[in-house]
Amino acid sequence: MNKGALALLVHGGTENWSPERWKLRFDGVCGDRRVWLLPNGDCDPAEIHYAAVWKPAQGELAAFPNLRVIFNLGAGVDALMVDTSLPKVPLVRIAVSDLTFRMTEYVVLHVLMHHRQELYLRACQREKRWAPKVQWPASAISVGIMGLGTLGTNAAEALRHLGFRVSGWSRSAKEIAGVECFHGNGQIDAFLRRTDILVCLLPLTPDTRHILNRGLFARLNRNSSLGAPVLINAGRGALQNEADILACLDDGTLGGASLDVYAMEPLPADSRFWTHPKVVLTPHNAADTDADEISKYVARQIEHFEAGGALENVVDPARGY
Ligand code: NDP
Ligand code: OXD
Repeated sequence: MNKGALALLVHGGTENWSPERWKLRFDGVCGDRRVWLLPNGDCDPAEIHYAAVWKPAQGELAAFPNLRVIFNLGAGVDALMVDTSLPKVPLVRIAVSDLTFRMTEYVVLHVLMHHRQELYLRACQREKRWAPKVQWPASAISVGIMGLGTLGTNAAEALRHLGFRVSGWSRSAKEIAGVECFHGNGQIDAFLRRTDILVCLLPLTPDTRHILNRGLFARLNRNSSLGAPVLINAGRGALQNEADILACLDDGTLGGASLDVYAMEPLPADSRFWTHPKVVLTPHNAADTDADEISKYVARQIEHFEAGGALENVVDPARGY
């Protein structure tokens, strides 16, 4: 049987994510299926049944009349959701343990960094100053995670094992052992009120855009050992109002921030985030996933789908994630 061809449309990403490397990987895992790295003048659009994409241009996917499934090469599909011409076929996102565990590493690292006063201690080291401060136990700190999906749930469980008090907030009700779960707009105040370190692992949708703003920061707990609440955002840059974050760091509404994502990426050289003493910044690599794992995941799903099986991790277009 002539297997439907796979088109690769990959824009941006690190060196490891170069389009040519993706082509080599997919050639390696797709057996006798044709894999096209686009744009390629020889490719007949009608031959394409599957597309594996990262930040394709708007309208690019509408060119394939026989498309059956779109695979997004990352977890967040916000860049695709804004494409009004996106073909109405299943859109599958990445949810693999490699990505999940790397995100948990990032969250644990940054929660511990603030909890263990690392910014203060590194400043002391630079100044050759021996000035220990009181250190409190993990159980004194409440970490609140916005987004209790694949990533948020795993991070919550890891933090709970370290002894933090952990709560989470999602759209629908959840039950996670040892984690206090809140949901919906009706419970967000109760969630924020008990949160000392706020971790954002939400997807970007019309409902969540700019959710991280002054109004929300002002409702976080101000009575913890940390002195002032801390923000950690590894979801998407457009979840945050960046002017509000800077103003809240300056006036003490926030005591610190770890940011992995920004409204504009790469972060412009003149952004105050680069030099702000209360900001720990990373270049959108909180969970830089193993690309070999991703290509195997896509190839496996295509085989399964062609054998009549169900696709995994299909995005709900109505929810936008
Ligand atoms: P999931 O879809 O598994 O989880 C999303 C969670 O957010 C769910 O718990 C969902 O609630 C909740 N949620 C969505 N909308 C709302 C809302 N309006 N109010 C309250 N809760 C809401 O996604 P993942 O955990 O896999 O990934 C989350 C995001 O992380 C991605 O969309 C992406 O933007 C980002 N990401 C960033 C990376 C990085 O390197 N910085 C790497 C990978 C992902 P419910 O459970 O009720 O549906
Ligand atoms: C993703 C990301 O969504 O890398 O997977 O941000």
